[in-house]
Amino acid sequence: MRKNAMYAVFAASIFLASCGGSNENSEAQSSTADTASSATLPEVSAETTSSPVSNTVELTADDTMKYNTTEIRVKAGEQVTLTLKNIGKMPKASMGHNFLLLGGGTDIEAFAMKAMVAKDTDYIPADLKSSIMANTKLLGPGESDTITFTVPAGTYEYICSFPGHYAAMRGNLIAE
Ligand SMILES: [Cu+2]
Repeated sequence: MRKNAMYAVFAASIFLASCGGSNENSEAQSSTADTASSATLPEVSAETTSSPVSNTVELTADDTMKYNTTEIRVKAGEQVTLTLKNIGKMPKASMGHNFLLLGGGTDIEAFAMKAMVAKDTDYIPADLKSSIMANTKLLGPGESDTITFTVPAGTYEYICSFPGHYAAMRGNLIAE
């Protein structure tokens, strides 16, 4: 009887020890999994929210009145080659697009109001040309224009100056 009881205690302690052991194992496994998933997350969000720094920029505009990106990152002080392509199908007269890079401190609303009535110069207001650091032509469907410019470090706004577009078609060009 006494021997049997001792054996039972011994067996129970082995059981507990092996239980503890397997718990530790599964905890170790799940913490490895956590580390792996948190390590991949920033990589994914970096791809979707932050654009790479490149001085060759391909920008598109379409019939939904949008550019394909609202953030462009370039190296400051080095020539940027930017191509805007209008990938829409609507006529230029009703859905033309351009790209105007405006100097820091430009009042975008005031600029757009003046641009809206500058139809004769493709919506580029002649008396505000000093605010424009670079610009493409006004493009109809399927057309594209490539421009080059160099900017000092800073954050600049770009817009499409076609009437009514600047509210949706605008973004930041960050030179660093
Ligand atoms: Cu536009």
